[in-house]
Amino acid sequence: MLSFAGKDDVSGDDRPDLGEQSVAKAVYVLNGPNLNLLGQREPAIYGHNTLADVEAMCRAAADSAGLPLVFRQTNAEHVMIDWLHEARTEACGIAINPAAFCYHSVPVLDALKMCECPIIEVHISNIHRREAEWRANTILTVAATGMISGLGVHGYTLAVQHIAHLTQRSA
Ligand code: DHK
Repeated sequence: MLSFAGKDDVSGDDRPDLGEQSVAKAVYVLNGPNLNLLGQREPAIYGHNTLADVEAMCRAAADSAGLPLVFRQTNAEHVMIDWLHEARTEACGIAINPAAFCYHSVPVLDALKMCECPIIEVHISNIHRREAEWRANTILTVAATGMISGLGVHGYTLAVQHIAHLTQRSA
């Protein structure tokens, strides 16, 4: 929570007097490459829900915790990095499905390491139970608080709920 001082403030702060206003930081749910095609993309692995369905699930979980939600998807690594830089100051927690960025992106890893809020890495499929061993070798988990893999799109809801749990505990 960011809170600004009320009218009795004697700190010399010359920002406008906003009374007891406070602004809740948002849960950031960030999605990497190819997830825009969720629902059409290999449904036997990723299921039939679209990314819009996933956003609705995340929004319901954030709403019931009283937290704002930022939900985005990109196929571009530099865009993901810019969003993580933004999240450093704006997010109370990050749920990230990095998709294939998790196998090679040192810049995404370094950006995650700069975020001090809780980070949940989400994978829809069980990456330890896929067609090839390399699928399990995410390089990003070392920067994450925890990881959810193989619970389908429900993993996103659980990630948002867990971030809400940690946020309410530290408030
Ligand atoms: C999504 C991807 O796009 C893949 O590159 C990963 C992950 C698995 C998922 O399960 O959500 O291997």
